[in-house]
Amino acid sequence: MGELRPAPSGADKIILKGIGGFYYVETPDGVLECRAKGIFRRMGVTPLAGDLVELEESHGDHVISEIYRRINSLKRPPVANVSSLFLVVSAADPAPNRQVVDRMTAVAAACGIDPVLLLTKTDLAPADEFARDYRLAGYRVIDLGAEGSGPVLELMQGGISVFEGNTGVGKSTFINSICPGLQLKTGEISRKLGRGRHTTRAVELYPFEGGYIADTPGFSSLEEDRAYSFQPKELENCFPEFRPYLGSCFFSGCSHRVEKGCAVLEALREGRIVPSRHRSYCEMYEQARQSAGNYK
Ligand SMILES: Nc1nc2c(ncn2[C@@H]2O[C@H](COP(=O)(O)OP(=O)(O)OP(=O)(O)O)[C@@H](O)[C@H]2O)c(=O)[nH]1
Ligand SMILES: [Mg+2]
Ligand SMILES: [Zn+2]
Repeated sequence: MGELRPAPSGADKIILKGIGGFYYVETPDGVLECRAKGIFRRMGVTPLAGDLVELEESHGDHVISEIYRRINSLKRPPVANVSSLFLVVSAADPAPNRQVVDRMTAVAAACGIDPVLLLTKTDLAPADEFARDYRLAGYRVIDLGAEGSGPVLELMQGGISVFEGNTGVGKSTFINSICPGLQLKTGEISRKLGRGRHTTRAVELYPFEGGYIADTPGFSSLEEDRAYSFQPKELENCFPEFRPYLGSCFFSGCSHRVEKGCAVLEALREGRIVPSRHRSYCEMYEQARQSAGNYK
């Protein structure tokens, strides 16, 4: 990927949404529909919602002529310059899938983002065990039912706040509750199929209290699997609860799965690491090893 220049402090044009090769850019003169210059494709850069850009006029049309360097970016949902990432998990309908959650938290870590877990639908089922386990792993977990939106609003504080999670967990419902003017579409999940209808169609940023909120379309676990390919060795850094033990294993190249003298496995035995988290790590490690063609 080509080098992008860092954004100057006065950068004031931001992509709110991209759809079918058109980008909707918020500028001091309003939102403009733009295409992107061909150079970005040749550089391997896809413009993303959240990108700070410059525009040029060409034959009366607006085109994106520059994309500034990103602070971070996610592939799925496709969004750049994320300042708060909220992973939305519902206590029921759909029930939490820990493997999916563990993948989302690990992908966030690999992208340099500390995610916050938001629990919805705790009126339908308790999620105390889930909340306890993820707090033990070091994440901030907010139970929206019990705590309300206050703690989320406090964390948002301007910048780009992204809401991510399976389809039907209640992302759009929550965003509507803090920003009723938006009237985002929400939908019942299909009980027959047990999966949602993807009520939200594209990532879109909405101006909110000096920053932006990104509603994102939910995903199925299969799609999420393709969002990011891990290197086996980077995974240990994507599980924050492993960090205190890294460097203390007997073998320097320890994979923390079966080795003797592994400090992570010892923490697991002593209950300081949640078994399902360690299982997810092992599964992701095995997957990463196979796709890297590295059968060590
Ligand atoms: N009981 C209960 N239902 C909720 C809650 N939050 C959302 N729902 C319902 O869950 C369904 C799905 O909500 P949405 O907000 O559309 O979910 P979404 O995450 O935006 O889904 P996609 O846009 O498909 O990714 C709707 O019928 C909501 O009314 C909650 O806290 N409790
Ligand atoms: Mg939605
Ligand atoms: Zn180890």
